[in-house]
Amino acid sequence: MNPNTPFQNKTTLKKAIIDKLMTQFGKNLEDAGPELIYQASALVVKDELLHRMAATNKKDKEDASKKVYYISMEFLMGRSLANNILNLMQSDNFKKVLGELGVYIDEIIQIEPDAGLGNGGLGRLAACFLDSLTTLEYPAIGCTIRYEYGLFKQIIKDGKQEEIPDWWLENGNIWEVKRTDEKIQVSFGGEIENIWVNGKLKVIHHNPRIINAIPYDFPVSGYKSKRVNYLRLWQAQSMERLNMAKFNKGLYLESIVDREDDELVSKVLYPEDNNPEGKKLRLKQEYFLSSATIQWIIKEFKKKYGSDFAKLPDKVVIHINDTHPTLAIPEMMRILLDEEELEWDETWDIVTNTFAFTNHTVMSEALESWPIYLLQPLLPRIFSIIKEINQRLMEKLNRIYPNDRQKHEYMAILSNDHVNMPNLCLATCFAINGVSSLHSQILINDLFADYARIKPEKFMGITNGITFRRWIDHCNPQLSSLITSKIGNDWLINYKELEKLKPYANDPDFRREFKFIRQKNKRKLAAYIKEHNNIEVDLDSMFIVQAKRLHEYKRQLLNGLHILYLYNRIIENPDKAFTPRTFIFAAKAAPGYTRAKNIIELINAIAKLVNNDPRVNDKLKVVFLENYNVSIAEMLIPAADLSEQISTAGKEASGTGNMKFMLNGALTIGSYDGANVEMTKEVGEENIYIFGLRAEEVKERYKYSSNEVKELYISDYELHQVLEQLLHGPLVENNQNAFRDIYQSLLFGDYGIPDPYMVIRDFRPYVEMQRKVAMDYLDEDLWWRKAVLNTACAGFFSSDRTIETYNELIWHLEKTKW
Ligand code: 26Q
Repeated sequence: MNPNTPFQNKTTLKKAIIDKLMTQFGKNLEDAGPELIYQASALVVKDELLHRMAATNKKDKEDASKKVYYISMEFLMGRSLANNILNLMQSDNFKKVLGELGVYIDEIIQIEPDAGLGNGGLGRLAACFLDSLTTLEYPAIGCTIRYEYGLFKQIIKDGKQEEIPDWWLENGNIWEVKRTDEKIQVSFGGEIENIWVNGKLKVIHHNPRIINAIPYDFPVSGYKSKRVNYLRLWQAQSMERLNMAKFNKGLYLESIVDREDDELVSKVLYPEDNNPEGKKLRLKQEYFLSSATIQWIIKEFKKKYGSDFAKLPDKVVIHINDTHPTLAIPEMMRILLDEEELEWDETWDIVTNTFAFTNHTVMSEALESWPIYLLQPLLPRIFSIIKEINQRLMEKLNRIYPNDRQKHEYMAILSNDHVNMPNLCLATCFAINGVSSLHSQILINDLFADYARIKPEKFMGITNGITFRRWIDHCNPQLSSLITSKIGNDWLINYKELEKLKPYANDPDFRREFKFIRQKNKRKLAAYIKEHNNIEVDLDSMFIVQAKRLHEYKRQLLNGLHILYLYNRIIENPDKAFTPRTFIFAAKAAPGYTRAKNIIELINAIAKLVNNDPRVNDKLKVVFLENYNVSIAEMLIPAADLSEQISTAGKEASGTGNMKFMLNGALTIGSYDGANVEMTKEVGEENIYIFGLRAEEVKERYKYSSNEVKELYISDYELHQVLEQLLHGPLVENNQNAFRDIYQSLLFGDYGIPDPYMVIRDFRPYVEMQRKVAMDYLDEDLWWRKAVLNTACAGFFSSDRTIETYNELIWHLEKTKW
């Protein structure tokens, strides 16, 4: 612990912030605006974290403890200041001291830009994992790329999405420490030559293009924990400031272009989520991250333990977050074979005992496979290693499944001129994990069944989780305090304690307080909506929120069509009783995903229609919130009455937003998919609104064609009406073709499968379930009883539980004993 910690009392803290203003910025307090006060506060916190980080590193060295390296192309960290203050138990002190300095803590906290180095679920999960790993005192390091531009900023202009670069580093990243002395070199291209030296095959790599990888470490605190782990971010830096040969020929511009090209590698995060484009630059990024990380791991290992690599699996476990960092596997083989001169078999043994893998999606378009014509020239040695792994795999498969050509092809790493990344992981990793129980079942019985049959013990399902510190204590402090006032504060680290809240569901006073806090959160959100969307919403209306990436399988479209249906009913029957509702959407679409963008346009068109029609205005409002990110989620989730989790069954691997809403006491309307299945089990089916086709039923629909869609279109008049509104009437006033593509995809599909996401099939069940929700909302005792139970039953979804399970089944780390 830092002996001179400024966190002794308010006076020392205040002095530290004022000192920072002086020593870092040469300013007196009187001349410092909120921005500088934010920076000074963050620097004070950072100092403390760095002290603890150094102590942690020292301790790890003494203990020779095993570490997990969690490699991920994405870490969606969001803001850090408030979270660090909370973890260090300094929230009250900061609030008071900043007040004395003449600023509001909330204002200061919001100055920090989000670290948006991720798309959605997979990236946010990685961030929650770091929080839990550290809180639970496990030695862990996150590894990713220091993208200069994170996920794009979304603006909605004339109802359409536009993208703006997210230059989050504009004012520097306060939290990181640059470590120039630990740079690593990553090689691309060139040619390889095999030569025999003293009876041993040596591989020489000629003419590679070498790019420096510069590490930046970003300290990660845990709740009340002494440990400080860190996230390592690699930045690409060209070896040459300029190309002298070209420069000397007078080609000034050309002489720096190569440099720009090298540094492009860490320029921008790919914005596709479950809908990727196979671009060469992305492949370069994946190898850059993998190679820098593995070279570093081996270097560190040698420093500590020498060259006894057989020990590596006892000291290091590497977890790859989906297939994106798969090249770490052949990269480790390369280093051990070519640089450390180990034999193939011992290398294979080490690698297969070191790597574990989690799959996050069953969407076929998101399963990575790279064309050989891209991979081989970019990474010739890596390719030759993959080829050898594949060769040996095929020999093995031929023994296990003799002459089953089809199976061999399906299981091969190299087939159809592509490198199949999931198969490389399946053939190599000692643990293969799905992210919810349904998802794991689908992997084991379906997608990865052939591999699961060979080694079933490698396959497991560990359900995702979320950190309670950020996703309730920080974002909904009043609710958190209310819970603590009843059951003590242990539940924040001991998730099982949360169920002690269950009896309070029957306590009318408690329910009243619970509701009161929701109303306050709704008021805050309503003010935000007024400011940003200029829409007035009714605080007593039910706030129905769907916030997640935009993808057809997540079915924002189903939600939109239901709103249109409600609109029609009100117009048709204006005097009928109606539960007032505010529908709130927040979603980014990948810039190249045309239909997803079109769905955003449709939702905004529906919003415009509904919000400007005085006939429905006291009953219905629709809001599309711009630029969904972690910070907006922190405001949105605590204000939700109803959470929409309505993916096509079998498609959403887990979902984690669903858990965040549940924890904050929103009820869920959802399909029986991903972690919704487990939510149902935890809270009881009477306290969640499940509708629609089940995963097996969806599968049947894909197998056989039928007239189901056509028949529904003909027989269900209200559905018919809504579908026709996509082509005719006020929604398409200016452009009759605006939503024709959506209409076509619903009725005819893209590849001859009509309604590929079951929007038409699930429409009626969804409408009926929404009707039930609306009725229940009017019965306050019933509603708030369910709401409290949702919070009380959310304990299982703590990422602390997830991490403890990963550790028991896969990592086998020891908690630091201080
Ligand atoms: C791959 C190759 C090239 C470019 C991009 C990609 C790419 C990037 C991101 C592919 C997929 C992703 C993201 C996937 C993702 O976020 N999956 C979500 O993971 C969550 C955590 O496990 C689950 O809760 C969600 O159900 C799942 O959709």
